[in-house]
Amino acid sequence: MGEGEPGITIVGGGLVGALLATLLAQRGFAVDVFERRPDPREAGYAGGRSINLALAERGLHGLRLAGLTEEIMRLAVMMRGRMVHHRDGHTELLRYGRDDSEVIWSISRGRLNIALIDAAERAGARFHFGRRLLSAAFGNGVTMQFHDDGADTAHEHGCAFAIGADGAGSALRAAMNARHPLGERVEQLGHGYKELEVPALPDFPASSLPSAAAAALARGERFALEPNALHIWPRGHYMCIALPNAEGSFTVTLFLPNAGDPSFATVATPAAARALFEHDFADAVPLIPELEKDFGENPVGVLATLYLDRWHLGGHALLVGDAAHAIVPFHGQGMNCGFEDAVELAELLDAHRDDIAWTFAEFERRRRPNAEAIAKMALENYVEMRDSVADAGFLLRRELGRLLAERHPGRFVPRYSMVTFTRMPYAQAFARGAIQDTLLRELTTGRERLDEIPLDRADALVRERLTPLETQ
Ligand code: E0Q
Repeated sequence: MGEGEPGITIVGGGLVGALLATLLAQRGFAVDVFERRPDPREAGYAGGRSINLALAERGLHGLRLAGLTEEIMRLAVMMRGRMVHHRDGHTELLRYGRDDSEVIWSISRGRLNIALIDAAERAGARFHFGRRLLSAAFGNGVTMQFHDDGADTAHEHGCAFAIGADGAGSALRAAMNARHPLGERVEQLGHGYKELEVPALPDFPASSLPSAAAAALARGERFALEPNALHIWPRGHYMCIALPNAEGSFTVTLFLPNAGDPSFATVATPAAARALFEHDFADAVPLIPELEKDFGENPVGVLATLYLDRWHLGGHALLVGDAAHAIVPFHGQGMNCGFEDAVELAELLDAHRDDIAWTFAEFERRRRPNAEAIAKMALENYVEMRDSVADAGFLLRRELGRLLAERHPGRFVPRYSMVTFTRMPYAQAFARGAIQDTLLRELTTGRERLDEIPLDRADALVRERLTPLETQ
């Protein structure tokens, strides 16, 4: 650490840790990042599995500030909407936004992380890979012990304060909690997930290529499904989704309850998984040639929401991203929200270098209501995804919502759009969403069709209850 130069230690070099390191290094801070995993540029990422993420406006903004949009967007696949796969095999595209200016982007987690680590290093941050946090003591500064996997030894690292960007299972959070309880509460969703793969067409085993896919391959196409969509197979209490990868493959995620039928308890073997798919996701079966192998080898992921009463320990340590507020993935906002954390914290630290305790408290004050709002909205979106596709009341409300959004642009904005295409605080999107939902329920109660709804009354209510949004 240079003389008089404020040094910042970040635990965790994942997406949020690496973006935060970039933004802080760009602002002149000396940044050290300790990461438990090996360097993904040497080791390959997470065993080579291609996990993808949905990048939306909030996340894009973080990448813009880091100067990374051009590099990242070259490898991003546009998703215009949800491609719903119905039981009878027919599909329907439900657009996310008004046009192609309102879309989301599927990107590879591994590639994004590598780009962020490179950017952070270019800005001057120092990464230390293969370093697992063993303990942290908070007193006069912070003293941390890391296990160094390369040397197979433990070593000490001292710093003025530490920032934990080490994910839902944060080791720094455990150490902070042991020193002073953070009021931690984990709410299990009771559902898990499993990842499977739809290969790129040229990678299909020749023997199992379905005829439509063979024709697409012959035309020189790489994608076995429509590339520019988030595919979804909603089935009541469970569902499948698939996001495109730039190379032409798709990562499929099966979401199932942990108990009941079907669940990860009853669908416990690769053979049972095939039977489930043949029964419920029949059109996807020919596209997943290694269904049994993927199901047998990939772990069941846990889905939970993490709530903390406190995110920081005075001016000693602060948690950001999933370490502070892990959420369920059904709005595709975990990374986007974590990137907003990184931007907010970098700007606060830049402006208030001299009072770290105040800065940490202020960060928590600004971000916690927003983290709580997106946690709730992400949970609500699971129910909407799985069940509401066929619900008549829901469909009428959605139809009326679309009409009011058209009639009142910038005033009646679908909640999904406020979350996904704007940077307004999540808590505000939640509050405006609640007003809009009440309004839609009032106007549709006892009615079955759009043409039964008094539009003059609807327009008056919109103007009365919703202020115009400030445009950014
Ligand atoms: C998005 C993009 C895992 C996951 C990620 C997502 C989304 C969904 C359903 C899921 C929400 C949506 N969504 O389509 O409404 O927008 O990221 Cl399951």
